[in-house]
Amino acid sequence: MKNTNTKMIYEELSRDLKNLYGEEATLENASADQIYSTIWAWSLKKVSALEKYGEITSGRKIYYVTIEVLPGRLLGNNLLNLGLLSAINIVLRRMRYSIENLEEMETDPSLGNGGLGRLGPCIHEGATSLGYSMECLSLHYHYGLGKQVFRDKKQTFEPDPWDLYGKAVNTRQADYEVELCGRKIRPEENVITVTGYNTDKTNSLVLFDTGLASDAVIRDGIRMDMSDPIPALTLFLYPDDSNEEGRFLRTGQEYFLSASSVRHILEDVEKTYGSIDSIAEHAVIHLNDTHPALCIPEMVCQLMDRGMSEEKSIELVKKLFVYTNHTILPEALPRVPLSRIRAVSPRIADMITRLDRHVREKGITAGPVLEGDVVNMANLACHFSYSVNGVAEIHTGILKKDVFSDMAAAYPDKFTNVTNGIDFGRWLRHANPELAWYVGRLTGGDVVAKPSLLEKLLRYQDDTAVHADLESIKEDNKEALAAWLEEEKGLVMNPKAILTVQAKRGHAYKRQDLNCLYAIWKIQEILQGRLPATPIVNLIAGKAYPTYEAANDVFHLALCLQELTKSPAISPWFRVIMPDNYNVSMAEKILPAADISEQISYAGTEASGTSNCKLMCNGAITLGTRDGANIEIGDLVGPDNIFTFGIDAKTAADLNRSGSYHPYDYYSDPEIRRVVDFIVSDAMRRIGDSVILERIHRRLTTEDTYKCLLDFKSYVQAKEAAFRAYEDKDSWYKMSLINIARSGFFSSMRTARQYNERVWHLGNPAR
Ligand code: 26Q
Repeated sequence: MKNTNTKMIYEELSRDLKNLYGEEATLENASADQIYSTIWAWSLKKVSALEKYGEITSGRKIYYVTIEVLPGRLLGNNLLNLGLLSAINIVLRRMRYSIENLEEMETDPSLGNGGLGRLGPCIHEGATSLGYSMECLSLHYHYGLGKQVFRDKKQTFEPDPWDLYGKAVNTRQADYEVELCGRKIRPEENVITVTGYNTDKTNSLVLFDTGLASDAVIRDGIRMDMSDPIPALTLFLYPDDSNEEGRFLRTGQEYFLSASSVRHILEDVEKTYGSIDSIAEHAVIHLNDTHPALCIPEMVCQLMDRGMSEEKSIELVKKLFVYTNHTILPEALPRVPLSRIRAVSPRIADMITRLDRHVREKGITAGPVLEGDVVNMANLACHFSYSVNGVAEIHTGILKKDVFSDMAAAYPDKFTNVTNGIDFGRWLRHANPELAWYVGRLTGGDVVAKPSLLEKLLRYQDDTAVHADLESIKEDNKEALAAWLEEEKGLVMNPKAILTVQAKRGHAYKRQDLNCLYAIWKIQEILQGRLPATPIVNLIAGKAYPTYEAANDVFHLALCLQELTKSPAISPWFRVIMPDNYNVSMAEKILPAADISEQISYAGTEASGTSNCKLMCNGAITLGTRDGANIEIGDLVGPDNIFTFGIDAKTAADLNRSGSYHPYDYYSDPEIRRVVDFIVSDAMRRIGDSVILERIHRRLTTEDTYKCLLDFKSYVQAKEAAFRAYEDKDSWYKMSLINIARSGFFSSMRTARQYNERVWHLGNPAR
């Protein structure tokens, strides 16, 4: 399969180019567009020539159902997986192009928002590389979550089409129909081939569409007329659910995904094995959080339609499903009125009632499916899945001891942990080729195929020449990021500055506001003449749900601070930077350049985090609370190689329970008051919207749900300690090296392997 012969590649591309653009076209005189299209089509040809896993007829296949999916750009990743990336770069350089420039022409589909959406593709990649048969099933949103645009320092969204990507999509009409809102719909299946590292096997990402979406229902931005859910169904991810029409549309989307997935899976099994009799030996259906939980009642109905008794169908379902929980926040553990589900599908509503009765008749009082007339989706998922897992040790512990404690008592063997992982091909090798090449040289092996090799770096932890090399790689990445930010976003970043990064969804528990409070503290320090030894760039990026006021307000604050820190009195020493529309491809530029990884959630709230793992393998040092996978990072690198601050999860839980936290007690502290009051100072009012600034001030001083004021001083101390530590480059890059060396644990191949051992039990995977 591998053909790294550059001469041959050159000839193939020349021929393809002529086929596309006529005999006169040559690689030397072609436009960037033409070269890009030619390489894109050529890479897809190579991908489709590979063998399909679907043909494997032994072992189980994983069907991973998810409302969000963030696959990122395909071209570079596929070329890397096929072993063609270096060769194509050599060919391109002859024509004064580089793959990095060409990749910028590919759209990056915004079919997800954050960790939940990116995790699927990372695990998919890991599983494919290991030879597991896995299909990822999601929806074909025409305009994704939306493109984030800042106007007047406020977050707005525009439709985010990803047509170019269409060239990689194979569209087929399903053989089955699904019924929702009284309409029969024949779904479209849009299939994208997924490659694995160093393997000629492939898997698929299937995106269902109604084929009935209509742009005519779009009003301004991403607002829609949702009175009829069908034309709106596959336009946007997470449509506005602040009114009943929107909530109905979301349930419609979830049911469409669930019904299409179940029908697709049954058809796949039937086609491959001739019947569905032994489906549990051939399939495992992985629910990525609760959004696709309606798969459960749908599967029971479908099995009954095929002649199975209700009791047998339910028992079979319990052998098919697994559920991964990604959040413990009550507002993200959905409770859906049965009447809403009934309006989407009366049959599914009836089946939920029967499933609820089934649980009660078994004498299980834990976690009712129906709480009055409301469906508890997480309980539905727990009862009818044979495995439930959290995504980091602490998170699984909280699920077992707290969120699902009654369930864990009722089903002691059901709960397990599988700590998240990331795809080292994309997040190390492709995002940071210089570092990947360097650590490859030092470890003498392929660290993407075998991330545990990174441990060999530990031998060099006291080697000052290695420290200097790591520093120079980091500098190169910062230069590249600074150039990109200036050109694409008009933002000035000093590449010589220390770069601290908080890149994630905007959410109160993630505490972007705590980061802003530090920024204010630092600004005040600078204005009083206490200057940092090295300039600091404090980068914040991410999208917040459009109607989530608190998160939008904090983004406004960050954007005001970005404006304020442009002032010549501050900018030489400190800058807040907030680029808009953070997505996978932007992450690939930012994370390799970061020195510090900000993981500052309120302890006990961040299920795992995955940017913490991506930053770690790129040599950033974690500045974090004892939360999510930060704890596992700390265990791997030891306390000297991480900056930990703040209360721990137990103290946080005790405080939540006792209700004894009053932010005003902390606000009375003059230092804290000076920082918090700055939010509503004249300087800030001149830049920002006073109403919003006052709202933030009020929230912090009267509610402060995630206790920023409590952790503030400890955060400032830890952040300052990190900046001081940066001044000793040898010890800093020793820390950085230890982080890279220990990051192999977070490979998504390890995650996929553990899912297999603990959850999927695939039987006979290829490797
Ligand atoms: C639920 C109900 C109603 C409306 C919306 C939702 C909803 C929407 C999005 C619930 C959850 C999400 C997204 C969750 C998410 O991204 N979780 C992240 O998952 C990562 C992968 O496991 C973890 O690393 C992160 O810690 C976690 O925040």
